[in-house]
Amino acid sequence: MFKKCVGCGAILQAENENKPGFVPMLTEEMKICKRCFRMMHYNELPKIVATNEEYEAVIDAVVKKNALFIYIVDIFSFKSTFHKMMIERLRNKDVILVANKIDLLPKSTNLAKVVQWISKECDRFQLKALAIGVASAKTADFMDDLLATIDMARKHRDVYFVGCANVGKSSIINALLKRTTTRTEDVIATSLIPGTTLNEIRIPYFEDNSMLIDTPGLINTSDILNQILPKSFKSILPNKEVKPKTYQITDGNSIFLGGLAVLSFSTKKPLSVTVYTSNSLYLHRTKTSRVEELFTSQLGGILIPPTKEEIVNLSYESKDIQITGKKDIWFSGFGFVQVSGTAKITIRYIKNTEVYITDAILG
Ligand SMILES: Nc1nc2c(ncn2[C@@H]2O[C@H](COP(=O)(O)OP(=O)(O)OP(=O)(O)O)[C@@H](O)[C@H]2O)c(=O)[nH]1
Ligand SMILES: [Mg+2]
Repeated sequence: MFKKCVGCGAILQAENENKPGFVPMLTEEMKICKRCFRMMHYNELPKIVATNEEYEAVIDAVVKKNALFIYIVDIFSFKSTFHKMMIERLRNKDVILVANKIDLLPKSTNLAKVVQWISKECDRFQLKALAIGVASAKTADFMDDLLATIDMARKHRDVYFVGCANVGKSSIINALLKRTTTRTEDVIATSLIPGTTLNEIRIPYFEDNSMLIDTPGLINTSDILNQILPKSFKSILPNKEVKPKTYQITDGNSIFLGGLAVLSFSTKKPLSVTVYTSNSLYLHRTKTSRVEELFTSQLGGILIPPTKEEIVNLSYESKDIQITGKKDIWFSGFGFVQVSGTAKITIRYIKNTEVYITDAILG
């Protein structure tokens, strides 16, 4: 019987260092591959060792199971992790939808309204969830609620944690294990690089021998993380409560979100614009007439990320959108901008990433 790495689920092997599950020597005691060991003990960022096709094959097999599925999305990247390909796979299954990383939202957020908003998105995309909740693996908030909901819906079946890469599936399982055992350290490897978990990780958890099962995340190819280098991830991915920044915008104003995107506003009346991105992303408000000059002279300079090294492989595209009322403009993987009022907005953003418009998630 092949032995699996407890950190990432890959089958342990001693043949090829560049393939998943590598250990220098295959012995009885070996429980964890070299990649996970270095991730968990030296905080090293993992190497990407599997292809999208390999992840998808595991996910395809997983969704065929007669089980309860906990579909985890990242509240801060809602629109890119509430993903068409995941939704299609989970339609007509027993699903509990959990929006993780709520610690990133401002403390004043009305979470009941957030759940209502998510519920509308589920209706819009015809995903019938048995329950919808929020959670934070980081602060362990709402873990008891999650466990209680799982208990109600499980009906003696295994419980699979599924979703896009990086939403915190493994982190939530680690948090659940800490809740019900004396364990204080993580069991499963987690990291800010998408694609950390490589295969199913089965953990006996329930009295009837049913399991909690972690799975690899679906890699979202239109996510910003596919366009920039891992060393820039920390300035894009927030790791603590986001402090929103509000601007009163008049006609002919623009806002740069680092060098990742720029929004240029045409409006008859002043607009209120609030940016929810990582606190370390540099925001710059300017006149639209200066945008071209700044793009040419400051991209990779004050307007980072992307860094000069990353710009070489990037191109940008633009689109015009019309906004009335209170809307959010979501950028794949790095946050959202709430706009209140009526305006035409020209958005320049990195090619092959996505921009989505929704009703505002936060009041
Ligand atoms: N702020 C915050 N960060 C979180 C939370 N949960 C997970 N993270 C971080 O999100 C990143 C991804 O977490 P993982 O648990 O590895 O995510 P995953 O869904 O298992 O990812 P894959 O295995 O790649 O599919 C890590 O940097 C975690 O520390 C949370 O509740 N709040
Ligand atoms: Mg994982």
